[in-house]
Amino acid sequence: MLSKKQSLESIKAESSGLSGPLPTELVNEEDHFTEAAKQLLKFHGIYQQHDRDKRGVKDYSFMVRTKLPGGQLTAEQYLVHDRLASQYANDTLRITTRQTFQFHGVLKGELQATLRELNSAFVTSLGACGDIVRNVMACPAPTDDPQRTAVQDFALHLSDALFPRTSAYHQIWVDGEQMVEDKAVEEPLYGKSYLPRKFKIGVAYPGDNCVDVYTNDVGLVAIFDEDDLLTGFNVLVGGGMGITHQNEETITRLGDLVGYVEVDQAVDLVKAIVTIHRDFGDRENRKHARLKYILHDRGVEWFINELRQRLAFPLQAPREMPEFEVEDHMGWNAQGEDLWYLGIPVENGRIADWDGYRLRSGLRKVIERFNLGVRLTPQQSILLTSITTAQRPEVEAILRDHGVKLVEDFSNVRRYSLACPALPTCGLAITEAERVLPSIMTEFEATLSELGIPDEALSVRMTGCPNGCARPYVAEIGFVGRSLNKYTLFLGGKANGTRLARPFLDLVEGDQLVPTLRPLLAYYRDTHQPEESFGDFVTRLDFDALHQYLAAENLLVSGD
Ligand code: SRM
Ligand code: SF4
Repeated sequence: MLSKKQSLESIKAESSGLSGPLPTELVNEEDHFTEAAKQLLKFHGIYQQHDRDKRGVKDYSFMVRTKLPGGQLTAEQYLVHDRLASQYANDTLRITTRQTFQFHGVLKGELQATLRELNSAFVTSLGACGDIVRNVMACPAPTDDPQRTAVQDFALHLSDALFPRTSAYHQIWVDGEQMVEDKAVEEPLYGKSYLPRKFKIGVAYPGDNCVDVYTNDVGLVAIFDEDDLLTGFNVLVGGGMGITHQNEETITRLGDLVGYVEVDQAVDLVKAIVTIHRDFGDRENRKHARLKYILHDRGVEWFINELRQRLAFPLQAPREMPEFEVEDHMGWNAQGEDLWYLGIPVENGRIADWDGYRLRSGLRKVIERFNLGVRLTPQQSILLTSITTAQRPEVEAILRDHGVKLVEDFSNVRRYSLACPALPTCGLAITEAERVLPSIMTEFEATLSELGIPDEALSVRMTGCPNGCARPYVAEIGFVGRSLNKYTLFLGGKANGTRLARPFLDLVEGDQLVPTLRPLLAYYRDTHQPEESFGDFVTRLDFDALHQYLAAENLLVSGD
């Protein structure tokens, strides 16, 4: 733990642009870093972890997260990730819920080579973690429509504009220098101490909330005029998921719609919001340091006034926008004339080879053979882009030869499910998530079939702790790790990401999650209104009424 004197704020401030003890500790004999260095490593996209399956020993290794704005990669960049996964990591690649890749199991002595090789393919991990603007999300669907492409290009441009200026990353990992010079540490946006906490941005198309735009610190929703020209963005502020069990001061929150800005004002707008977080965020209490608490504590009106004072242009009234749906972009989709993209579901984002299901090898082969572009989705899945009509059958045949499951092989409930990595890598995990969700999905599929509703498209998300990395609080059904093999069951999020779920039952045993839901699903099947989703149904009926129904029928399986 850090002593008071060594608070994270002072480590950041004294780090000479995020360098601190890193250059010297990187080359010492230890297999891990000290606490101060460990904190700075996060800004470089690196987490010190240990294998939590191994009790009694700390078997150190590192998670490395690359920064991929909008989830976009070239074939070459994908293939470098794929190669490094075998060379230095645990033979898997993990697509994250923010459209990036993670490597797990990298040893300290191989960090530099990993980052250097990524850098040679123009991929960075700087700012993938830490108190800084994280990977900028954007709808990944490729298109030949220049207006739509303009939105994705804007997200990349925004990401560049918010990129940290420090040269420490390059000096430490790429040049391999042991002393980091002080001269280039001017950070006009972030300042010496960077932000009080992480800062997340998502850019959405109107009507398609695939980026879960309301859960971001800043969400931008593109607005088009009647000629389909991108004119600007509606601005959402103050979303965030992470809470702490039994700490009512911590909250989940959806962003508030605060206004509209023109396209050429949007970068300055986001910078101004970042500076409000920088200047007013809580630097004493990290559990209260996200932007959402500024809005919660001071109010939206206060925030808008403060923002207006920092803008050289007016914050206009929000424009009308269509109701959101969520498009996961799976299957074959037109990308333009004679071009297609193929969305392949990746269960919980884990790209690996298993017996008879060689996803990693199959992807490598088609990407290499046809030089395909790659996009990662916020649902932890992958899009292979720019496939010609003539190439389609061969692409599909190669994937099939490797046993790769395409979207038609997935039930809806599995297709829309998400889980965070949790055990054994995540140091904060209380329970399992990624490793158990596939078998929970099998149980779910059997239950839905028995109930005669096998195609029900439910959104189920599971996390190993309440930090909310798979955004369970906007799912219709959320399983949130609570204590050893026990979960809090959240219900009632809206499938389009515009309503929060609420806790329904606490301390449900892992093997009782589906049995607990079964009577509710049967009740839903029998009594829901036309077109009513499960999330809307449980919200309309109110939780007390549902608890009474389950108790009266003696169907309350678990929890308290
Ligand atoms: Fe997360 C911390 C994994 C998206 C909220 N998250 C972590 C760490 C780094 C654990 C740690 O601090 O020691 C996890 C690494 C586990 C591992 O072994 O790989 C981790 N978070 C992930 C990923 C990989 C989950 C996934 O299933 O893909 C996602 C990486 C995204 C990326 O590419 O940048 C990931 N994390 C999220 C999201 C969802 C989002 O951003 O859309 C959230 C909720 C939104 C939000 O930020 O409010 C999220 N992660 C957290 C929090 C709680 C933050 C808070 O404000 O309370 C933590 C803990 C912390 O920061 O102290 C955390
Ligand atoms: Fe770890 Fe918790 Fe995030 Fe899961 S939700 S990855 S357990 S921090």
